[in-house]
Amino acid sequence: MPVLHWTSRLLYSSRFSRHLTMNQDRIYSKPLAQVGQFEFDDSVANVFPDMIARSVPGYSSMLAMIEQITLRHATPNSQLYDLGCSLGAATERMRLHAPTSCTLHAIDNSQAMITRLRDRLKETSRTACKIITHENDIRSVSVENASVVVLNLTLQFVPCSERLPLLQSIHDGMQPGGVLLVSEKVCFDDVKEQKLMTDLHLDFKRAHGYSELEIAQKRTALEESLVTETLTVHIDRIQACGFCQVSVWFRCFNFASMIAIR
Ligand code: GEK
Repeated sequence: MPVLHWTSRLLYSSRFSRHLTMNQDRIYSKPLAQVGQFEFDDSVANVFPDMIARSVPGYSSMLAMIEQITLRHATPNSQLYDLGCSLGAATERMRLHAPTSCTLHAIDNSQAMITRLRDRLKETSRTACKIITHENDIRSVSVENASVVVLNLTLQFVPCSERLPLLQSIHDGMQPGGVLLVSEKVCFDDVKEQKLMTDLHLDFKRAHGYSELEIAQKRTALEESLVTETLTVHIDRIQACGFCQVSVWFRCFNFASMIAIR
């Protein structure tokens, strides 16, 4: 790939994201007799780009900054990890902005997501760094010689008691100076702040066309699988693993993204 100024490379990669099809998310639009637990199955994978864009305020900013962070921090011959990659929106951004000598691991335990990602990768350019896709649980992956690790909205699906060991093993497999990016839905200790941020997030979803029924049924489905924690809990745990610097670089309502330097 020719050497481009980073702003040109950002534009270049946005053309790739058009390969993600945008079927509309109507999964919870009809009343369900019983709302089952949320799963990253075929029905979700089919509508995922639309679902996440209409549900997570600032998702596109998270992707854009993953691109920028990769460009600055990915070192030659190192490994990059997109943990809980879904359809590979962040993978794609990282791939084009890492040195071509890097290896990028895109990992997700949803077969529906990984199958679609593999199909899509067959169609995209091979001039950027190598990608290895893994249908696997991120808790059983061994991170090694990593310069950039991304947990974009994934840690929230890992049981709380397993978050520290996961982050510790990521830390231990990173190069000094390597960067970990963690984006999460978060909660608040203060009851009024919790209510205000939740209300603003619900307004965001309404403004993006979700009905009250869709919002209520999805919330029920996610109740047990997506467990939020406060930013303080996240930051303290990241520091406890040995990361020397943690910064919140993005916040919008009840979503936040942190970068940590090993
Ligand atoms: C993006 N990062 O577009 N092991 C592997 N994968 C997991 C695990 C696990 N233990 N738990 C959940 N997942 C993406 C968005 S979505 C966020 C990430 C959301 C996977 C799960 O299968 C799903 O694909 C992803 O994590 C979460 O930048 O849906 O809110």
